[in-house]
Amino acid sequence: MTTTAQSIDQSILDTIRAADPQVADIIAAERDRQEHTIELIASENHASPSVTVAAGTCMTNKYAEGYPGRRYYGGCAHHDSVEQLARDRAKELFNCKFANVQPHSGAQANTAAFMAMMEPGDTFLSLVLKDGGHLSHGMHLNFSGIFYKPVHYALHYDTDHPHHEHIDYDSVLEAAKEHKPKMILCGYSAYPRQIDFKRFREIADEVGATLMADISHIAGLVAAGEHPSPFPHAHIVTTTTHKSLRGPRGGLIMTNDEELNKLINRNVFPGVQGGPLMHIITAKAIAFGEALKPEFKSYQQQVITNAQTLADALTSHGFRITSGGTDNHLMLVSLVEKDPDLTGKDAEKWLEDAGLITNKNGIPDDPRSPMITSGIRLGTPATTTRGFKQPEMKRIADWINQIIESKGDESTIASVRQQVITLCRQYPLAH
Ligand code: DSN
Repeated sequence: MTTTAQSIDQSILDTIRAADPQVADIIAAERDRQEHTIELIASENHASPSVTVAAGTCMTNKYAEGYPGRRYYGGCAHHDSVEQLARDRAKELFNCKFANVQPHSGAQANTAAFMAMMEPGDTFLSLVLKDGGHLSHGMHLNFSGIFYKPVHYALHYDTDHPHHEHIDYDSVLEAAKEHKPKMILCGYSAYPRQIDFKRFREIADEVGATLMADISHIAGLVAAGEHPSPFPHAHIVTTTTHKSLRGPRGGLIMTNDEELNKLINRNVFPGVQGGPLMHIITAKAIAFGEALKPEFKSYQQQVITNAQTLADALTSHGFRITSGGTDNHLMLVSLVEKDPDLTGKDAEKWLEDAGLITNKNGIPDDPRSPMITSGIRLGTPATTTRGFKQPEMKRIADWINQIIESKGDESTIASVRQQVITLCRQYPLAH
């Protein structure tokens, strides 16, 4: 931690402590947790000090319903400026014509996008949740499964090559021809391979569907040119801003189509939201500015190198990485080959006790429930932000292996915990 960042963070905590010591203690404990554990959850990151501080500024105090130049409240001049800046930077970053930076989250971005693209009751085609899709891509208890009619494609599982679960574009086309969806959805929460957006668009065109890409996980890689862009193929692109993109927690919708942009704007506000979170939009503007800098590209290249190094090292320890490896920032680790009785739930707990933060995750064709699972999901955006490179990834793989092979032995966990703390102190967070 730099002295300046440390003093900013300390001064914020001091301000809170003077007013509310109870909450200050909770924040301090969370800061300590983040500082002394290794964050391997693929959808998390450590936003920069300027992003996190901006989210706590006076920009939170304003109602700014509407859009720049067309607000329902007075006093919005500076909010117009910052929202326009965030829009312009998002457009430059993703090389598209229109951006709506108001969605409070990825799920709300998807809600507004669905409303812009379909009528209630319409059919859409997406990856089945258990193979790496997302709740808002048609889960039966989610708005997307309640108000629309989801049909799914699954990952192709080749029994001759069981390590190579992947999207089979021919079977996506087959499903599209069978169900004639209004919209096809690609972009996933737990898929480690590149997505062929061009092929998806060809399939959509062949059946007269529109194409939506939810790039929440890979947005940072796309912005840096380290994953193919969904533009110009997708009609509508949604993303969160806090995963590999490393901004504040929030959502974003983009398109190149002027008419669709009008529908998106109307469906974000007043369709699903009221007043935008202007402090978060301010932080988004800063994060997009950071992502436009050349160092963001080298950061994303290192994210991928780190993920591939971690996947290779775990493979050499006898773990199976689903689909045989990774092209992006994440991997799914099957535990079955190491120990058929071991669940993702137990592995997540043992690793957390050692300071390695992961999440249990179903693997393709997993017979266990989502609360138990047979795998864990790992990602490298946060560790790369911290400054870890290949040697640290190999150490993390060694620690994971030791803990799993010891079947959660307490002294092994305690020993790894100490080593994790030592490593974390060598790479302090810039918060
Ligand atoms: N919950 C997110 C993830 O962890 O992938 C997706 O929204």
